[in-house]
Amino acid sequence: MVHHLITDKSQQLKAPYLKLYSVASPNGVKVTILLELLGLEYYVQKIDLNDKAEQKEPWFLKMNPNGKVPTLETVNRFGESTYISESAAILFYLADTYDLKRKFSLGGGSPFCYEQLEWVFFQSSELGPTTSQLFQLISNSPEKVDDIKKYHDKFVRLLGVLEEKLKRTGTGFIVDEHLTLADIAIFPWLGLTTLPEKLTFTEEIKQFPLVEGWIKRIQGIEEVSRAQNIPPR
Ligand SMILES: N[C@@H](CCC(=O)N[C@@H](CS)C(=O)NCC(=O)O)C(=O)O
Repeated sequence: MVHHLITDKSQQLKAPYLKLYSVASPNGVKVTILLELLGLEYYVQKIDLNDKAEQKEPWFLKMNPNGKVPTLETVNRFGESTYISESAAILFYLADTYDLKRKFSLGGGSPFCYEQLEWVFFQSSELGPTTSQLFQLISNSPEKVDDIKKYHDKFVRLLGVLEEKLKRTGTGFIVDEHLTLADIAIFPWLGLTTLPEKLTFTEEIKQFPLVEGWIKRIQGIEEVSRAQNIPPR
């Protein structure tokens, strides 16, 4: 709920605290959606991925050897830090630590716990990489029409898979009867209103009415719309 944007990187913060190193990309927004829904207080440091490539600097690689955002730093009351990266892993960490009433996630006690895991993996290993390739090609190599078609076809197929899953669940959510980590992980790849027009695929999504309705439902959540601009673009 309360996030503090770090502008002075040498600022001393009072432990304990949470600090997110991120940008407002789909992988980053997955995490800010959950932080906002949980109403947690946290710091955010925007990472310059382009000009400075801060994610590849030694201080960043110490936190995440893979050199990618988002990374979450948890500082305990003794000032000791632990780091976690991979947006999906951060979601599970936050849910297991702070969503104890399981309002936005499913725990081991739920019969749908592994279904939630399945659909978070669907995002991490299928929808995310496919959509990310498609975004990169359209933005940076518009002349590669064959590659764009290949990834576009894959993307549309995955929309069909999601449509079928929403039909089978029948509740308006991907798993179970309420928002879970599956919805939070998948939504930013399809429903960010901050993306440039050419990356929104509105016409494709219209072919899948359950997906379209699900996107609109999640876009209507106040915390979700706030999360899309943390840190500001
Ligand atoms: N599998 C990772 C992917 C993270 C990722 O690709 N992050 C992008 C921004 S969305 C990044 O840091 N790109 C800069 C780079 O690869 O150097 C996750 O889910 O967190």
